Amino acid sequence: MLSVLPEVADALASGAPVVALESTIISHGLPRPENLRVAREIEQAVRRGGAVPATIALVDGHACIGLDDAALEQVATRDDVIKVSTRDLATLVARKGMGATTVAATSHLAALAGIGVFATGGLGGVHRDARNTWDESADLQGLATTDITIVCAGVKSILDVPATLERLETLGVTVLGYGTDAFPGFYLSDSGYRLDWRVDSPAEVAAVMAARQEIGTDGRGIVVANPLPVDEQVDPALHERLLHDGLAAAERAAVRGKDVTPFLLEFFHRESKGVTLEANIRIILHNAELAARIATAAADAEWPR
Ligand code: PSU
Ligand code: MN
Repeated sequence: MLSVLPEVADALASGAPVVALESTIISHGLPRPENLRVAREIEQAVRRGGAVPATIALVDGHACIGLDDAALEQVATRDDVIKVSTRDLATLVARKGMGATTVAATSHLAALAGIGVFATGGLGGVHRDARNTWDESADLQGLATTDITIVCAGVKSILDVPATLERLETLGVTVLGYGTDAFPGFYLSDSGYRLDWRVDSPAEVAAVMAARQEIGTDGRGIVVANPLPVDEQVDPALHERLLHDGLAAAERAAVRGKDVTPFLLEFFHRESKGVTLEANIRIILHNAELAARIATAAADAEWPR
């Protein structure tokens, strides 16, 4: 059923730390040809942090937990790679298609494979006009129902951030600020919204993961919100302008549903002449390394060496 890369299977069998990585970011979130280079760099960042990377995707209908370099290249370059959320998994497996998994779909497959820690850039959430469109990412439902710890830089800045935080609360999802009391704003270090809980080390996150098991709130996600350092964030004035213009452009082009995020990311990258792209890459690399350190701390807590 699952095609687990031998290196990942060995790590899981021996209790060594593993970090899941999503593939939508590679196929739909980053432009070619940088996307393949960055996909490899993300895996390197996980290794630097002391864990084994497992990039997750559907390759010819196989649910792959860990991709070898040839598979990674296919996901990054083939035109028939579809953005796959949880609801699309079964259909694409049945049709033996190529799929890049979102946070929701990646979390599902990671948990199925026994991987507890996952690194990404920004979560999906409640869209700004959700009151009319009902557009809320399946990432939230995934977090509500999956035993996973996700390191991210908050949610995508195109979203309604306070509404997303409210939904995370309703769904019983733990949100921890990493080294901060503020919820990060993806390209910005601070979204302007406060968090109730702050942690300052991978061991503290591992302690929350272990306590979650003990108290029986496992089966739900933990979000570790890791901000970009202030000197690495996108200039807030530029960000404000991009957001304003991008949302207007999406409206004019009548972009809907799952196409909204790829459209806006592409708009930002183009209009900022790569400034947001560079920030996006920094975000993912920081998160991959932190996730590896958290997976290591969690493995040490479970199998004291
Ligand atoms: N954030 C990014 N780039 C991305 C995504 C999020 O900066 O490509 C992707 C993730 O895979 C996330 C998905 O799970 O967008 C959410 O899409 P939607 O809003 O359609 O559920
Ligand atoms: Mn959506």
